[in-house]
Amino acid sequence: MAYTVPKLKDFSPTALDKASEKLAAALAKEAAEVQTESDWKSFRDRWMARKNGVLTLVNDLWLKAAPKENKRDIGQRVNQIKQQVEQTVDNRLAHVQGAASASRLSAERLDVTLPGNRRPLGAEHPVIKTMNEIVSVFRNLGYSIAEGPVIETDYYNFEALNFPPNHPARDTQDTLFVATQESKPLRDRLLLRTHTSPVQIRTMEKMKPPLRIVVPGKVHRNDPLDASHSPMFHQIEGLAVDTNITLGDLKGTLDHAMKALFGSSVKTSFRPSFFPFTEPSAELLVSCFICGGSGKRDLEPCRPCKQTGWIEILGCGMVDPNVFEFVKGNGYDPRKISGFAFGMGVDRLAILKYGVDDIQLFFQGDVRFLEQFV
Ligand code: 2U9
Repeated sequence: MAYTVPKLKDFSPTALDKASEKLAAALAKEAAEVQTESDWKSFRDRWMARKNGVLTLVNDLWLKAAPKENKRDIGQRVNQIKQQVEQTVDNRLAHVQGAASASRLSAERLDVTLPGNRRPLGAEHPVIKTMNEIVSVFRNLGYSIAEGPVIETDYYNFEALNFPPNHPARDTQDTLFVATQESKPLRDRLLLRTHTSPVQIRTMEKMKPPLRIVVPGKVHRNDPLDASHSPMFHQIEGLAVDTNITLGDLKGTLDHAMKALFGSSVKTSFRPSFFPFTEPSAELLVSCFICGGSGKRDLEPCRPCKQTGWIEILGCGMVDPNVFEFVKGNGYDPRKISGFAFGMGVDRLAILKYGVDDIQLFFQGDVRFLEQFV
């Protein structure tokens, strides 16, 4: 039964003691039942509401109803009761709020034994990795790195590299042209560079000889895509210009670079070729680093070298004097200086190095493929 404030007939100290004890016991019992803030609000209102709260009733039924001679004593007791009620109501609020924050804290507690969130580690793309390895071999030989625009003019991509307008050599590099350039003079028309060679011209315009640079970068050709062709691919070209640079320097440098890249036991071989910007020109072959040059792997024909024991790695040659004519004004007089140049397709080398059977895999962004190179 819920506690109700009794009317007093007897205002003696003993009777008041008894009534106060009952009230205090009810207060303690009800306080103990308060568990939530909403319980607490009802509790507070039941005991302290101006209208019909227990304290108001105590005031009305005990103090106001008391005979004059008891008023002083009862007034003191009612004050004590009031303090007791206020104190208990306050304490209970603190208790309820404390319990709520303790339960919140225990819910939010960090469990350091739980496994962490694993973030997958990124890695260098195999093409970029191959590119960095090649660049680093030439950096160790004292070469600098040069870069330039992917969107080029006809002049830097073709004309200054000894591809005159309408020359058939242009047909060997199917070019992607920027649209609506026809109103410009041919030399200013924009295209996607088909090789990184324009960067060598731009560098020679800015820097006097001697010069040793490697030029890594993206190039584009209008090739239909298949397992070994992509309209976008990567090249590294190199250029060394000085007084008295000879074909011997070209052969020695590239032989060293191939041994650094493919292992000290590989052999190199040069075979005549043609490029508009070099004369003489050559292809460089490396003895097959898969079958060791035998052409056979476990009695099966070796695929990467097509059983020849040799793999074609790059093109190279002595810079054609006609090319130097375009930058003669900056100290590149072909009667005083000479140079060698080379160029290689990085994607093709990455395919050979990692035994990948389709160039498209490099550019599809499939994490399952790329993860293998972490
Ligand atoms: C200047 C003078 C000479 C760069 C060279 C090659 C030979 C070559 C190809 C290899 C495979 C391109 O990616 S590929 O298709 N390149 O064979 N490149 S000599 O010669 C230069 C460049 C710039 C001023």
